[in-house]
Amino acid sequence: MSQPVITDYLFDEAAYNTHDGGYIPLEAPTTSPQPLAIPAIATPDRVEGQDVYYTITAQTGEVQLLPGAKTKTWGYNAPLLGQTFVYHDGETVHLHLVNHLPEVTTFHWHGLDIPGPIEDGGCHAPVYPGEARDVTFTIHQPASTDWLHAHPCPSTAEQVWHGLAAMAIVQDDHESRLPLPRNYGVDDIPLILQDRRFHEDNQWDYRADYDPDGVQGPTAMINGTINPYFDVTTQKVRLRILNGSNRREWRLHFSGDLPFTQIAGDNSLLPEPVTFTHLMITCAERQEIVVDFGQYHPGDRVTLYSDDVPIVQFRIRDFAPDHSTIPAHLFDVPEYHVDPDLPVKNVVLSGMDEEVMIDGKKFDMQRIDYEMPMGKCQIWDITSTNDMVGGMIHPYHMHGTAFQVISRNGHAPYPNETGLKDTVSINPHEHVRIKVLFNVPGVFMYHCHIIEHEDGGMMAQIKVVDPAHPDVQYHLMDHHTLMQAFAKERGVAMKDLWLGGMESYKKMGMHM
Ligand SMILES: [Cu+2]
Repeated sequence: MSQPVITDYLFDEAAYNTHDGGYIPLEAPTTSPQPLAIPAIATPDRVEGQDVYYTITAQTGEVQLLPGAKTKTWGYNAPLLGQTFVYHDGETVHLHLVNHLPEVTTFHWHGLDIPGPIEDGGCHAPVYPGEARDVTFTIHQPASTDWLHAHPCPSTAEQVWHGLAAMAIVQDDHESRLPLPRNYGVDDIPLILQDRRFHEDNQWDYRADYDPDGVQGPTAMINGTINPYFDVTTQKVRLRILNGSNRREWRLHFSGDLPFTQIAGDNSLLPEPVTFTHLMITCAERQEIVVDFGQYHPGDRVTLYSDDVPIVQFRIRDFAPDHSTIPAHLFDVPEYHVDPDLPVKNVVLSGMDEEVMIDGKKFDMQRIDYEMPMGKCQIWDITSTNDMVGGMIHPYHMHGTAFQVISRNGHAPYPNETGLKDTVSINPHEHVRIKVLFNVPGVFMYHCHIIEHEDGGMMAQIKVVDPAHPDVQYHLMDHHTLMQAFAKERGVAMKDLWLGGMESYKKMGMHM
């Protein structure tokens, strides 16, 4: 049974970021090709049965990204981005989180279904410079590609721009039995898509590049490599694509319109693989694809593009023929039964630039916007009041849960949204319905993942209540305390402190 090949990007073309006033197109690289950096897999400090212990240090560094001066960067156990963390379903992870940066940060696990707000690592779990925090959580979720990034409000965007973003891979027994490429660094490759602007002496200058609708740069940076190539030594290569950009949408296709097969979305395999020639990935989403290079010969080159700009070159080497086929069925999506006592919950994304809000409000770290019982499923209806003219696509993300997309404006979701997701992009004037079910308790954020939008207040928070422990109280931080820490660490008075997100509150006359 041959599957149809999808040849368009699915989203509303009129709302692509290319239509933004502030859109910065990618430029083809002019520096010499470099081998694609493959982040090392983090090794645990120790393993005791199902308990694994890691130390993760947020640190500063310097990397030779371009000829000339090294670029000052930040990363996790690495100068830029980070090591890749591989967790297994059922394992209990003990983390010693260390901050060697000059300013406060947090360690957020995007895509892990773990309690909040401390384990989740959002803005309520600060780690101050020179200090550390220990967290423990158990992995109970299907195999997926997730990530670790900083989340100190309202400076998440600037810290991710500095480099605080790393991949996390969850493995489970089901996925490991499937005939899929799984040899990390050989045929199972992370692909973290980001863009930067290089200023004088090859440095990044977040403030100079600031745009309240999301910071972009003209230079593609893939796994922290400028103009990368990858040597293909197996017929099939699995790419774990993560959009780690602050704002950029990537519209991906290969030279010759080579078809490829998507096998997984954010939080799980897809129930059935989907074949594409063109695939768009919006901020914070993950897409795992398998590319079959069987028609090429040693010496051939295959290029991955975003729009018309080459971003990775695949150099074909010798490889053995691979006759394996991707199974027609990959994953049984768990059945979520909507609780009849829970009405549809509406979420309205509104505004552009500094005016962005959720449900007519900007984010307040001390305010609980919604409460929901753990273990019960509710339909959420997410909409955007942006219109097609000058509006944009907002990638809507929820911490602490994996949801199921059930409809777009009453129609079936896109064919690659049929697995579990934590980020779904909303076209202008669209209603996207999702089934939300939390398996862990706590306070969690939900927000637009254009990171400048979340810093600018397009974010809210939910308290998920465990019926067995309904009276748990959570200590919630506040913007003012974090901003005071930033001011002290930067050696400036509060009145002189600049953090991107502050501008959005100020311009709207709102207190933080
Ligand atoms: Cu947004």
